[in-house]
Amino acid sequence: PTTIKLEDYQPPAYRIETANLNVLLDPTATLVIAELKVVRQPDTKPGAPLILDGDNLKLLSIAVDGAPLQSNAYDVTPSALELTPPTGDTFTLTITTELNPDANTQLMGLYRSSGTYCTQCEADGFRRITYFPDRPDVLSVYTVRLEAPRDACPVLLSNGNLIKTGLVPDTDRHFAIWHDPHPKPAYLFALVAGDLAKITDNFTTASGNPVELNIFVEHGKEALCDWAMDSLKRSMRWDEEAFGREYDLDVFNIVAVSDFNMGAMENKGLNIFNDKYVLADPETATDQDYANIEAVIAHEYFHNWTGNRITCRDWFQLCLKEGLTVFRDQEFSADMRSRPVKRIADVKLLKMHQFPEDAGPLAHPVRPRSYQEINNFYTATIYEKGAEVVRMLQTLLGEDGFRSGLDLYFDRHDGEATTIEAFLKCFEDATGSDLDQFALWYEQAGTPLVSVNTAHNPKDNSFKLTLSQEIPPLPGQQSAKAAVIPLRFGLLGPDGQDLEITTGDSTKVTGDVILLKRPAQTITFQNVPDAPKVSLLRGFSAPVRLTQDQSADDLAFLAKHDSDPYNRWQAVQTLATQTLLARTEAVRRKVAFASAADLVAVLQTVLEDDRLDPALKAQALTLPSETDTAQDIGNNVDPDAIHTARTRLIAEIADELQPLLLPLARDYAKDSAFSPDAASAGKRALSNRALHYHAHSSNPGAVALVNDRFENANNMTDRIMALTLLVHHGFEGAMDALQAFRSRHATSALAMDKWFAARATAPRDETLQVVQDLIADPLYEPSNPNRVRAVLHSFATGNPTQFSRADGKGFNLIAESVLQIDKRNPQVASRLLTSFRSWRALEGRRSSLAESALLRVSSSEELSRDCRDIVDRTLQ
Ligand code: HT7
Ligand code: ZN
Repeated sequence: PTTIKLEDYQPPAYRIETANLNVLLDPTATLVIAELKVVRQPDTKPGAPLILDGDNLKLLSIAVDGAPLQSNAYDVTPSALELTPPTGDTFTLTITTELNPDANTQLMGLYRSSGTYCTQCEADGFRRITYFPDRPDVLSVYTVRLEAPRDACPVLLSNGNLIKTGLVPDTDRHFAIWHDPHPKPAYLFALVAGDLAKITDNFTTASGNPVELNIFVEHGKEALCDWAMDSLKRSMRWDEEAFGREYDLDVFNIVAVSDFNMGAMENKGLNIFNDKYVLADPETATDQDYANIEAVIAHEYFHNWTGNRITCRDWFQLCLKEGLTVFRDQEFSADMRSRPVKRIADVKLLKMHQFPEDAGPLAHPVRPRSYQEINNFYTATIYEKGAEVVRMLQTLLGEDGFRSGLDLYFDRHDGEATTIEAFLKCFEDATGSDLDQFALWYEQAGTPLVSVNTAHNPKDNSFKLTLSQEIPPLPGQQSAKAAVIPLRFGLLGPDGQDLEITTGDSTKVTGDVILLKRPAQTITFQNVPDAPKVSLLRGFSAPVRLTQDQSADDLAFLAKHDSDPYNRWQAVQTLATQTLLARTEAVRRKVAFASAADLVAVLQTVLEDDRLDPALKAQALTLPSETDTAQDIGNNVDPDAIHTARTRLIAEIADELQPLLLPLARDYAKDSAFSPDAASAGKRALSNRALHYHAHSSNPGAVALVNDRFENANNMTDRIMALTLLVHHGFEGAMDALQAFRSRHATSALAMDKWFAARATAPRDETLQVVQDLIADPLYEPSNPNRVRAVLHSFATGNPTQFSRADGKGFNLIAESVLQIDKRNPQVASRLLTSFRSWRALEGRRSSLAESALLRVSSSEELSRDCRDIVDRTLQ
């Protein structure tokens, strides 16, 4: 396989100024007539070869300036079309290709989802539609004519503004012509055609321009689009208010489809969404679904400026648009909801997905230097760590400095395809700062480990804080340089109040932020009469791991008094982690558990604190997951021991705190009308957390209470939580509940995905067989990525004891499934394959069984480039 390297970047030899596409839609023989105005670039010699990308295309004809080319005048390979062009500065190339949308199971390029034609072109799908320089630094103005039968496809959409519609004389066909005035890379091209319903609204920009807003869905699903539309309008207003960014076309269209490889796609003026991130009502969507829809709608909309108006020069710069846009959507959700709760949720996600990626064989820098398959680089590192890097920039420069840098970026690079260097230069120029060392965050893989030592001297009332940083060795990165790490912090006095910070060294401390720039650094604080409690990494101000000696008393103190809500939550988590690690070790050594009294006492304080938001309480009461605990153990991991330790700890807490938890679980206002707002969702989260504890308790009434919650739920959040508890605990009533849920939601694919996932994640021996039965279920659809993920991805990533079974059967099931899915959809297969990424951390027997399963995948001769890349890197 070819490796593409950042250092080999060359500007394009030819650009395409305008692309006029005429697309004659047909399920198995769509014709695409592309008329491209080609412009030779100043550094290109006249007549230099023109190479266009192509993938799985049937070329019907090619003409230059209207003159057909004979087949000996060009070369066609499976991946390119090469010709010797005229020597003039510009010429017109007309290429006709034929496509088979129904045969497109990869869901890249033009395909059909439930009969609707749609496209996915990022990263390299446009080359499956026509021959083209399919690279993000070639920006063209598109005019697209779509033609299809009127009955089958009353709706014809493409990017930009609609300029003409009409009937095709003497046929049953009609056409629509769309023009997008904004030059764009091919990956932002889109078309949709089908028989769809729509809901319409409108928005007036701050400058007074009216915008028509449409969401297109399958007929009958219109009522499920209100939340998405509301989220869109709030996103548009927020981007104006928070970043001064206005929308720039007459219409903004969103289309929801059920077969989609990822979450959604930001095509200019025509976003295409996995319907999971559009459709919602209380009957079928959980509170998490509502929050996700709001965030994904915002994310795709925000790409209009960060991604579309300013795009990436090459795919190595992917984080330029993705990290920045995730940062923007996180800020939006924080403003719409509770900021601390959102921050905790984002950090939990980062630690759950990005930290293990960054610690294993698939680790890569936020800006990778090489790749074999770009579709494998839409990772938690590019997205989530990329967002953390932008957040650090804001912490370092302050809100005003950050905003002035971003304003300069929008001014300077509007309409361009650019780089991380150019982005950082804007912040340097706007604020006069030097970001050379900061740029290392883009260059180095791995999570820095920050160690902390303290020394208090009562004689001179000084307090020394010594910090050091290192990135443990990784494949391909034996050593790393010291990064600049902004550590927001506070020192708490005996009364729990933050002390006034006095230190002589302003290069190391600015306000409440310590700048750790060297491998090790000591800061001396004055006027500290008593040894303070240190609250470090407030708000999770840098994506690092912290090792700090903290006693249970210190953590309890911080959990109660820290003025930073994130660190209050973190203190509870750290205490829970310490307890879980000790107990996992006890299970393995078959010795008695130490007491969990400290943790129980802290959780009791949390539950009794009336000032705390219910959503925050729910977060604090959620123990670190089994996967989190495995990461903290680091090597020789035994998932069964973790599971036993964690389950017993939850049971112990449930019994100890029953007087507080039971009323929360039982007296929850189930009769009140449902509202998806954050405050109501927070109350549900707390009650469901309490129910979760109660299900683990020794209270004989637990089974009845969970069944009662299932039967009386008036929303999906409560119903699926109760169902999951029934199934995971094997409670009496579980089978009836599964049947009842299935009958009730048989026609909602999104609701049924939850049913499949609840079954696939049951930490029970029989789940392996259950998963095999689910794959054979008439409702299982191997061509639908959401359903495949609901079953197989949920099993591989959400069921550690069963995926990593000691008999290796969990690994074998996933390896076998990867090989099957790969034949149809390599992107879905390779993502599933990444669930093996932490295999080396498992104890010996399990890790060698995982390795055998990986070797089986590797030995397949028909592996896609996607899976070959992942399996090779995972085994390295
Ligand atoms: N920018 C979009 C990425 C995406 C994608 C990438 C590869 C294959 C299929 C895909 N669908 C969408 C989504 C986003 O980050 O907004
Ligand atoms: Zn994105």
